[in-house]
Amino acid sequence: MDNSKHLDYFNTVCSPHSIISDSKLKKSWGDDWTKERKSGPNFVLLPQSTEEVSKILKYCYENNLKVVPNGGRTGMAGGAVACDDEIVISLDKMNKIIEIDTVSLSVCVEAGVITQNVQEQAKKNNLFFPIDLAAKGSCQIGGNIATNAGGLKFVAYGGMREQVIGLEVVLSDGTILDMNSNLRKNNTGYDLKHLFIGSEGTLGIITKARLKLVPKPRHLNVSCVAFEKFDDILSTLQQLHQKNFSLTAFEFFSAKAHKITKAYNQDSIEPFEKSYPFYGIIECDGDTNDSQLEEFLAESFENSHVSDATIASNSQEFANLWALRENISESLSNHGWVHKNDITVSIDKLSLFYQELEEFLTKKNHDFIDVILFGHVADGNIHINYTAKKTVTKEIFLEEVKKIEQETLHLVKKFKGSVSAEHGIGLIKKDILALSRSADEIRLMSEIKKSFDPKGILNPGKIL
Ligand code: FAD
Ligand code: 2HG
Ligand code: ZN
Repeated sequence: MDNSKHLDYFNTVCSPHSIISDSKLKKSWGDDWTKERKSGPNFVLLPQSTEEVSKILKYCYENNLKVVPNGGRTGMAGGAVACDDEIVISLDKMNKIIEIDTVSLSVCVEAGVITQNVQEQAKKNNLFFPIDLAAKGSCQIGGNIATNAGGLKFVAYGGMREQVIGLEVVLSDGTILDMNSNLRKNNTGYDLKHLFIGSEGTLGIITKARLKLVPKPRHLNVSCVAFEKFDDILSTLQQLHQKNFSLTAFEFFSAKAHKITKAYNQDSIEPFEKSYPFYGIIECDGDTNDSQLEEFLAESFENSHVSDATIASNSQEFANLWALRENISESLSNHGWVHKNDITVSIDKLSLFYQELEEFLTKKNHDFIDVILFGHVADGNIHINYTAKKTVTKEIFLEEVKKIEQETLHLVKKFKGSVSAEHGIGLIKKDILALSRSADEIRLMSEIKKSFDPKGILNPGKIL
């Protein structure tokens, strides 16, 4: 590609220091957490306003240049991966919180704002932004919307789709689509903003968003609970619902997940004297000095659903218990090779699904691959991570993983589940999209893609 002509034009459009074409520097963009595919974009543009994004896309459209939107690059499906002649459009410099409205309970932000900054601003205004994930310090609101992120508090508040009131999006030809109203109700035809939520940068570049805020929880009580059997986790979840607990999170992780997390985090606590097959993190909203959760756990211990439990009594203990769960992904990355399935089945089928999963994993009992389970159990979402020490090559690891993964994914299909609960399809899950979507659904998706991006310049080769 003749870069000099294009770079000359982008220099007239972008603010100073907003173009990266140096080969070393641009290596930091055009990649995400997966690291499974080759990356390395042609160059990187860092626009500072919607108008700049619009001018860039108009030029790219006219000159058939392919673009890949980049948020915080914490994605787990290869959606932000760019290489060869692709241009990265990074939202890093569009990171302002524009307005917090404490009457309508909403916040208007630029798409590149870091998720944790929105949480903190909400807190300062005595409000709460409920999208919460271990990547919160790096991921961006635009990336969260483009992937329809789920996260740790989905059971109480839903995912990113549930938080979006309005959006501003730039289309592939540079048109600015302003759907960024603060209307809570608006039934005037198709609600187009929803198409962009979860579209992984394939239909338009999200530049601004208005998001819901909610009242701050009164007092979060958190406990770590030990379980002997997977079914005990589900019985405990059912009991919590039955007893009307205001559940804000219910996460689980296996003994292997805990062991690896402990090995790579010196400060990690050991919650119990002995090890158990499963652990849960249960968080509920209540009053300060609320004994309801303690009483519930004591009762569950009596009837043997719970094998042990501990409740955080101060903010340090609260953080220590959450760290047991939040540090899992990072620890796995430090441990060795990792390949991930992010699956979901309906909660009423989760017990049977788990039983069959365990049966075939036990039969396989691979000599160098470990299977680590954790995730958002209250949403039916299990993260299945396959890992091996780097004593084997990446190629051998991936070849072996594919064999095990095939069985896992067909089990998910048998249970009418989804092969991507919250991470999206991106580049690395394209081959398995048809396991969870019908041919008619995929055909309609392709037609939508064509009508929004007729020249196919937006994040080419992702999802479809
Ligand atoms: P990126 O990785 O940069 O991009 C993701 C996709 O969105 C790409 O296709 C990209 O092209 C597109 N995109 C980015 N910005 C825009 C934009 N402004 N306009 C249009 N398209 C755009 N995910 C969960 O759902 N739940 C979790 O609990 C969770 N926990 C995580 C924990 C860790 C430790 C890590 C590393 C990741 C976790 N993730 C989780 C995955 C990841 O954080 C989310 O998918 C997140 O939403 C990605 O945001 P990002 O800004 O990093 O996007
Ligand atoms: C989480 O829930 C993320 O922590 C990451 O979705 C899951 O690493 C994973 O498989
Ligand atoms: Zn998750």
